[in-house]
Amino acid sequence: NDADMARWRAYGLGQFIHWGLYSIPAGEWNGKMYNGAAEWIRTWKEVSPQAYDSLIYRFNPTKFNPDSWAAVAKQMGVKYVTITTKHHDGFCLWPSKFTDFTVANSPYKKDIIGPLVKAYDKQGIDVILYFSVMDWHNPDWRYDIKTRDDSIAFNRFKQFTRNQLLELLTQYPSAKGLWFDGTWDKSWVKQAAFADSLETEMRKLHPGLIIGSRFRADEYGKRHFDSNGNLMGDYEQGWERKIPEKITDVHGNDWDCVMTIPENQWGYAKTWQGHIKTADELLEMLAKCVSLDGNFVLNFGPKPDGTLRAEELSLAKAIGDWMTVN
Ligand code: FUL
Repeated sequence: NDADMARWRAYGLGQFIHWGLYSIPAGEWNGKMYNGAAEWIRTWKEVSPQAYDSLIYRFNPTKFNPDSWAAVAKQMGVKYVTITTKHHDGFCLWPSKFTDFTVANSPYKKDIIGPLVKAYDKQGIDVILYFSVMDWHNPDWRYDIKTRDDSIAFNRFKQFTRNQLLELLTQYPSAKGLWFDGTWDKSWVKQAAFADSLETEMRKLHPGLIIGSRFRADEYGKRHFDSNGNLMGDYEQGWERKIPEKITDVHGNDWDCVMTIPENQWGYAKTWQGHIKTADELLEMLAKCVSLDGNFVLNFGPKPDGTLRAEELSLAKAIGDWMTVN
C-alpha cells in the first residue's frame, strides 16, 4: 500500500528493542563470560537448553514502565520502534495461545507487547513487530526442520508459525509491519507456497501491513531478491550492522539498517564488547542512511528488571538533542 510505504519511508530514525530471557544471564553463565551475542547464549556449549528455558521462572521485570521507554524514544526523535515479540529462543513476550513458553507463565504473568504498543502509539511512534521464525524451544523446529522438509513435525511447525503471526496481527492491530528473522534455514526458504498463502492471509487480516524481505530471504546468503531481481518483501532487511556506501548499492529499493551500540550484541549484556559507538558516530550513520533513502534503527537491550541501561539513556539524549536542532 503506497500510503503506508510513504509513511515508512519518512521515518528516518528508528529504535530496535531486544528483550527476553537472555537479558537475565546477560552474557554470563556460571561465572563465565560468553563471547557471542547475549541473545545467542542458549546455543553455547556451557548452557543446557533445559537450564536456559528455566529462566522463564525468573522473568519478572518489576520496574518495567512502557510509558517511560516510549518517552525516551520520543525525546530521542524516533519515528518507529521494532520490538522483539519472540527471538530465536522461542520465549514470547505476549501471552500466545499456541505455546506455554510465554510471559503468562513467568512470575511477571502480564503481557509486555500490548502495553508497549499502547505506550508508543500514544507518543505517535509507529510499531513494527520483530518475529523470529527459528524457534529453539519448539521441538518441531529443533529435531526435524534441518533434515526433512515435508515431515509431519515441520508441517506442524509451519502451522504454529502461521497461528502466532495471525495472533499477533489480531491482538495488536495498530502495529504497522513485521521485521522477520531466523529464516535463513534452507528448509524454510524453500517453502514458497506456504509463504505465499500466509502472506495473503496476513494482508487480508491487516491491510497495509509492511513485510520485510527476511520473511522469505536468507539474510546471510543475501537471497532478498527473486530470480528476476525483484525484492521479496516491502523493504530490504539486508543491512544488518552495515551501511550502504552509495545509492546504487540499494537498487532503488526501500531498506532499513539495524545497528548495535557495541560490536555485535543485541540483548542486554553485562559487558559490552568491541568498539562502543559514540553519539557522533551514530548520527553520522543516521545521516548517511537518510541520504541514501533508508531508515536507521538503533538497538536497545533493556535490563531484566525492565529499565534501560545508563549508556543507552545518555546516547538517546545526545541523539535527541541533535535531532531537535537539525
Ligand atoms: C540476527 C539475529 O541472529 C540477532 O540475534 C539479532 O536479532 C539481529 C537483529 O538479527 O539475525
